[in-house]
Amino acid sequence: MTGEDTIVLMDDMIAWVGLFEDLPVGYEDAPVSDLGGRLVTPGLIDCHTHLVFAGDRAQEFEMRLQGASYEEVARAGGGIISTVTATRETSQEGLVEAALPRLDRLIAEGVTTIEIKSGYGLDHDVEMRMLRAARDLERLRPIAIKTTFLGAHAVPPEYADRDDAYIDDVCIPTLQAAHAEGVVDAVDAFCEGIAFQPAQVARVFDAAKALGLPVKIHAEQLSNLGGAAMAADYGALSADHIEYIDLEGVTAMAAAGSVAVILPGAYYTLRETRMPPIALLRQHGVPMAVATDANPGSSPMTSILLAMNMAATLFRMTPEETLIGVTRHAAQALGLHDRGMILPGMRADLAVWDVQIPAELSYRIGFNPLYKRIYGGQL
Ligand code: DI6
Ligand code: FE
Repeated sequence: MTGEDTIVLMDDMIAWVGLFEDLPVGYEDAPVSDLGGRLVTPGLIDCHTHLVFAGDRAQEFEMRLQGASYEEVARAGGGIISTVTATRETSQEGLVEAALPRLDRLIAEGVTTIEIKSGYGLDHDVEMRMLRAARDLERLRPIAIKTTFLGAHAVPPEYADRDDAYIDDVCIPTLQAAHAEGVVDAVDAFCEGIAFQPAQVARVFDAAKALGLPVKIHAEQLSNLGGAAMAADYGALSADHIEYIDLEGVTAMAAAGSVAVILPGAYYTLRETRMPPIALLRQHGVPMAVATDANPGSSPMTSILLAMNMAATLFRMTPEETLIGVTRHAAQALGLHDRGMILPGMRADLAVWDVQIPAELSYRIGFNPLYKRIYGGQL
């Protein structure tokens, strides 16, 4: 064991990293676990999911196979609103029960931190219910959960053509209530023709700022409304999707230090043809994360390894970029500084893989090489 890479864990932290022969005095009696030269990465972080919801959208999938677009389905009252209807009819326990199998798939792939958004309630009670259900999951499984308020996801039917009133009378007061209850870590909004305009999102972000909550945005997914640049003005943690972002958006993100969250599952599911401008993001030094966007409509995917594979195959991200995208940059997209890297002082969240090189994590399709998962120092 002389020249072997060694990680020393103390309780729930990484205490030391180096070669076994350089192990500092004091650690020699610690129990040793030989990982047989396997690749160890930080525990994976899925920094963009809509994991809590009821029902499914298999029928909408069939409609889209017959030629309907995502926007057409949404404008016909399907899409996000059909999940809102199902979610409103489901109890907090029911939402937890529905989310657990999806969460377990991600845990089985070495995910140790996950972000979960609200946004299928679109009223006070059900938005709160979704956030509480997401927090419940953390008590039921060994995983860290960060909750994001996405009240500005769609206009609910009872506010049809009154989207400004929805923002002011429902969305912002519900955000304030969720913050008062301590069930929200960040604030997101869907800035799009079928959702909200930048000026409406800005009102939500002003409310977030007043509460001291960080913001992020679903932007430039189907068109370019300048949402990413607008969010950058608020120091956004991230702008997500961004297939249609332009140079101005990219430079604004670079200046603000916003992470670009790349979501190939939605691109694939919607048969999008416009790719996020990976080379431009790289050129401007915008950190790129990769996430599942797990949701019942545009990305019914609960595999972070598949998201990595798609980011590489569809967008030509390098295997190193996809791995950093689900670890270091994913942590940054959540504003977390205590995870995502294997360094002393970081949380002892690790994934041990039956592979030799990082490229093997992105290259396979539908194969899970996880050997061991360590969460907070516990196997
Ligand atoms: N963009 C997405 O990819 C998800 N939300 C959003 O604003 C999709 C949500 C859904 O179709 O249910
Ligand atoms: Fe999303």
